[in-house]
Amino acid sequence: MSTTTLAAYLSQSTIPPRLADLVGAVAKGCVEISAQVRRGGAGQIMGALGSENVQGEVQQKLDVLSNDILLALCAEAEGLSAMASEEMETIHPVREVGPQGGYLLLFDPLDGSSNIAVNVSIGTIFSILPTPADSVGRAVTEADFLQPGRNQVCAGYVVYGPQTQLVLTLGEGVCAFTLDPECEDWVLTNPAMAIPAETKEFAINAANTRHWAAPVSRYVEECLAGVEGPRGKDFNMRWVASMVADVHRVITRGGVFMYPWDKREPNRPGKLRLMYEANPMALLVEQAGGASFDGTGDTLDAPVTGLHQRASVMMGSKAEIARLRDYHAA
Ligand code: P6P
Repeated sequence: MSTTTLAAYLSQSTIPPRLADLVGAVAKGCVEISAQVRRGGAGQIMGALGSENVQGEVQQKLDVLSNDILLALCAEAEGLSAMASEEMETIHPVREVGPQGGYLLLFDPLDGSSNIAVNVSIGTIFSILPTPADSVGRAVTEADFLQPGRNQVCAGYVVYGPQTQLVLTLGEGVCAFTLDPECEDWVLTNPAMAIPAETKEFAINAANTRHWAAPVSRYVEECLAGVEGPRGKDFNMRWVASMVADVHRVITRGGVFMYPWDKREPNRPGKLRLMYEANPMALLVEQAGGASFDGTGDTLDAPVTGLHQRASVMMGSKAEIARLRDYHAA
């Protein structure tokens, strides 16, 4: 059976060559990150740095290493104007925006890094936006990044699990590549990922049950009531505490992933970040036939006011998200 590599897939796509180059650079960076993740303790790169990132979270050595790998490799992509990362407070300008425009790359270089020490799947999440039309001929500012998720021209993640897989959308469906460690190349393994509309699986951190809003509590209680309850079927619960792993399962076999607003910090929309976690994942889920809701509307339509703003996240199988929407509107 002939294999399609990522490079071949990108060259056969209709996206601009400079965007294809940028996607290739991100993927190349993730090959290096995968190698570092797999070395683990053997590579002297485990453990915390003793510093905190802009989110106030303890930085793991691999967080910073992954961030540096992407900064270095992606800066070589000629269409890239600037980058932003969970690990950096401010944007990272790369070059002035040329006459044909450019791209903005946002990423969480190593999501779920608290799982590194216990050898549980982690991942890299990335989002690519176009530079605004009025940015030609000037350096990019942080305000240029503050675009709704629906403006993304590309989104993807790499999950460092039993296999290293890249899941990608260029705006026309979702495909998956598996890293072949023997040749260190990405091989197309699923050309059209599709989320089943119905599901029997949901993912949420149940330790927060007492803090949830009523619509979320109702949804989860009905799932737990199983076949004797209003849903008339039994459900399964999963929680990896690594968004990439949980969302990858949802895109692969259906389900709902939820990290909704809760009462612990009433003024905070949620734990996850909109620009480089919720938005790229929401585009992937929508492109795979699912839906993503933030408690008010579509995640991808959420107004953007800050580079590191947080969001309430409920995404996955379309019928389940429709139900959650109804419960929030009731
Ligand atoms: P909790 C990882 O820290 C992360 O940002 C996501 O990857 C994950 O879904 C979530 O936080 C887990 O949060 O509160 O369950 O530890």
